[in-house]
Amino acid sequence: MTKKFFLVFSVVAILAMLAACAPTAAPTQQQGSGETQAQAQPAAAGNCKDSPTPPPLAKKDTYKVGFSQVETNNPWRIAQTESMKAEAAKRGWELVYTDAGGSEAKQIADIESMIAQKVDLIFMAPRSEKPLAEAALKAKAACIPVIMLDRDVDHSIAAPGKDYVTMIGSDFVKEGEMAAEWLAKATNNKAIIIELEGTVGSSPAIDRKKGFDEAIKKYPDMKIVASQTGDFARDKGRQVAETLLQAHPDATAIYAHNDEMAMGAIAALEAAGKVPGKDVIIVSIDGTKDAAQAIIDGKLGATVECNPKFGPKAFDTAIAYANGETFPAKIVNPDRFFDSTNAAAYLPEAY
Ligand code: GYE
Repeated sequence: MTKKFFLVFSVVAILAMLAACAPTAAPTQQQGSGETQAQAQPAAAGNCKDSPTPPPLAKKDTYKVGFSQVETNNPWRIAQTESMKAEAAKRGWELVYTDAGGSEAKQIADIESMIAQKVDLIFMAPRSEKPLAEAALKAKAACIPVIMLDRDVDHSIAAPGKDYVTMIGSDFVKEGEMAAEWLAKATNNKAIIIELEGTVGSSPAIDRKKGFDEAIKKYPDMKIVASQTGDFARDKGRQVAETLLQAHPDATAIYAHNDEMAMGAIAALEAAGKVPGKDVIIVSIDGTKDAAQAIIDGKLGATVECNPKFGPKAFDTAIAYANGETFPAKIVNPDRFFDSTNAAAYLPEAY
């Protein structure tokens, strides 16, 4: 009897407990279905952060857009900024322009300020691949679409087509290959090379090295004996070239990741009593006016073009995005090549 009573009591007690739990169980289920709905249309609900696509851009007659420039210490950057400003003026768009002065921390702050100013879209020329990928995620979380210009970010942190719209820029690997192939011809496949690398962790520095390294593998007598960053700057390029030339007086070639560092290398060679273009052959990338002149003067061997005039394409891409177009991960700018055969013809249009 006691056992039976205990059993009945236990069943009643369990049922009572279940009943008490029921009200909490119900809202949990509702919450669950709410989450599913939010995932289906995250951007519309204002949850851009977790969206599988970049934030949308509304169709408007005019926009307020940001352009986050990395630095303005070289002609390439100045030409790019001019092109962006001219295009904004032509279309009557408001341009919030910032210059990070070569500082990652400043560039991140610049982007945060653009977010606070509620720009419609950000054009970003990211200094390096990792820290600026985080800044792109912040813009996404604030529902502001980003288009990368001339440099990319690390895709494992922020991905094109998901976290930002696309990247517009040159094929840096190909630029490195073209520089290597020209140098192979000019030196009869035999060279002791000093490499002046671009900004550490930036996509053009990474890929220009990769393309060049791959291409010279075919030539066993072409060897890089020293490789160091000159931060894409003329003065730094000169200092680094001076040091590396002292350590490797037998160097016969210099590969510079941009023309400004090549100009620095020319100065370093002349200061060391060597004849650039004869004692040491130089090849670089960009196509600046100084580089074209140096080719004409016989001091620089060749330069692979990297076009800085982004304005028209950048703004066209923003409009196409507002119109619902989708893009590849990268929109590739076509580049030309300048050496002694065409530098003079190119000079009048060089920047
Ligand atoms: O070659 C260099 C500039 O990111 C492609 O950066 C760009 C490079 C360009 O400062 O001169």
